[in-house]
Amino acid sequence: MSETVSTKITAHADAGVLNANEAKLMRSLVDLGQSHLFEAWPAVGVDDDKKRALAAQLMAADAGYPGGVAKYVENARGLLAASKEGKNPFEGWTPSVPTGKVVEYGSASHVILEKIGMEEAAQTCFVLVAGGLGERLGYSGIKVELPVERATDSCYLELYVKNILALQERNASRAQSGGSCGCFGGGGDAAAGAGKIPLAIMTSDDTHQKTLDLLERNNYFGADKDQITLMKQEKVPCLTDNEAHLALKDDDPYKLQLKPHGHGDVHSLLHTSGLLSKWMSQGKKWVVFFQDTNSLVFRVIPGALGVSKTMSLEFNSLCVPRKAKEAVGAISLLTHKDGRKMTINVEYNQLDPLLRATTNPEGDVNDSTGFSPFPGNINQLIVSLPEYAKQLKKTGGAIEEFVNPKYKDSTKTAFKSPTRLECMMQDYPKSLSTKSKVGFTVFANWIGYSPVKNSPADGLAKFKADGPTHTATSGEFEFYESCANMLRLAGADVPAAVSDAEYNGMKLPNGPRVVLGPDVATTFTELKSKVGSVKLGAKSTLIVEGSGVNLKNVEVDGTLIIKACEGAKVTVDGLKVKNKGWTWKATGKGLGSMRVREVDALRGFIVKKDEEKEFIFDKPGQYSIP
Ligand code: UGB
Repeated sequence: MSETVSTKITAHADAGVLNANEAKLMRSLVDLGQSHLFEAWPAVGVDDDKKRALAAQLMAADAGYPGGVAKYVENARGLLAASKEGKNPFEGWTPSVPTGKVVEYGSASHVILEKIGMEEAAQTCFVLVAGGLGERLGYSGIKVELPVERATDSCYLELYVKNILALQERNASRAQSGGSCGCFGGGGDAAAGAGKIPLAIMTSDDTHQKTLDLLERNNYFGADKDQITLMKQEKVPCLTDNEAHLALKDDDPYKLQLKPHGHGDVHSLLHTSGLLSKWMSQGKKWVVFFQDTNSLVFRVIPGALGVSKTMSLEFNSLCVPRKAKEAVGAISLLTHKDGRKMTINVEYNQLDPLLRATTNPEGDVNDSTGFSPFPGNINQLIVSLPEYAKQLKKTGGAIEEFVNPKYKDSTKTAFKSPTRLECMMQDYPKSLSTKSKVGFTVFANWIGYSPVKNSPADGLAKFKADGPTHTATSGEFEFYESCANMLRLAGADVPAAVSDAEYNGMKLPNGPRVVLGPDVATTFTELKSKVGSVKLGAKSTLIVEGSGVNLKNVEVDGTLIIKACEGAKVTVDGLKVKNKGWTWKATGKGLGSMRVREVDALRGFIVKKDEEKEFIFDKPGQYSIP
């Protein structure tokens, strides 16, 4: 150990600036070649508070990483050396297109899978990864507070919580009517969790407080407070060079530079927070992971749970058909030279070089179907809890990491800016044995995947390149269209979407604006039982909320809103609505000097609400319209 630095640490410990644990950690860091962190420290008495703050940062980084900072530095050195040598992380592996379960929404087999999945829902726990700041979107707030659509202004988190509550309510009704699996019972923790479907949310320093505030402000969107657990991921230290020297901030030598470690942290957090053990003791069986902005996620969960159950899958990735070069990972069957095989996500930036180096000199391209032959991973993952909890006891939730330094030149000796290790939650199966049952389930894009990730400018570039835009604009129209298509499949007469209007420079398909609230139906069968003769005009808006609404016979040319509380049974039979309705008006056109709010600018429109017919039922009872 460097003598002077060691003496400095001892002097600060003796003077009470550092406690024994902090001094111990610092000495171990000096042994690891990190003495530069403390070398410039002035004598005791100068900047002591700042030194304490650095010590606290190091302690947090140490506690937040499985194996501590020493392990982080060791891993980083190995990965940086491999990166410098240009080692291919897939060395020895050849990709091919895997076989998985393809499910057509609304088909007879889907209906069966949903029935099985709904039996499993009560034993399911949900995990939302929401630690990302969404820099690509360029929104100043957290992504889960963005409205999914402007007709109701429901935000993503509200939609997710209400979907979970809808599943919970269906299971409670089934339990009451004696049709349940009986999984609510049991003593101790089992009784404490009785009937509730838990949600854990992974936050980060960037999103934690705002997520908590959003929940508090909205009374947890109707969930019980103890049903939602926030777990904060810590950032990891940045590295300045191939020796993995930890980076200090340029403008503050007492502060580490930190960056997010990626969504893979969710596994170790579930383990260390004790949540997995708690869920096990409550008799839960499945954990469903999902991301911050996909308004359609819950539409496909019952069917996918049915696939997990019937195929006894330990790990089930939900997928959609993928366009070549789309920023969506590709599920691939990798076969090693030595014969090993694994079905795993190959991240979108790695697929093209891997294909070029192995099976296809053209890389990541579409086939004759107009899609990549590899299914797209939408990072909605369903794991079987007992096997998962057992595996995490072994691994602590550590996930294979990667590093992506941007080098200054071809000598690969210096970085343009400090880098860090990262990990991804979908890499969990890499830690499993080849005997583990890993599979995937493919649904169509319209029912399963509609992320909001890109700024209007980036979206426009993707639109011009003929790819999915993944913008707030597409997110809103895809949500309406998904609901509209569900109605069509249930027998309703709903005109097709057309690309007749331009928003933020993009002409995207948009049809009748249909919002079916989470409580309307949790399965296709349930929806079908509530939709009779329904006819919508091309520019109409229909908003339905409440599990008791039955649309027997209704025609809408304009805007119709029906909201029914829990216990209100509303039969709509023979209703004809004709009014001026609502229009989605492009911003920048005819809005004069009106200031465009950030959420509107992201979409490129505002909703002009001229006229609507609204029915609100806020007391339980039997009602008829008209
Ligand atoms: N997230 C965290 O919670 N913590 C972090 O440190 C980082 C992110 P992005 P990405 O389905 O569309 C993923 O940035 O990483 C959360 C898959 O890797 O939106 O580019 C964050 O809040 C890819 O295979 O996505 O790509 C968000 O909820 C593909 O499936 C989530 O992690 C793609 O998503 C994802 O973060 C997709």
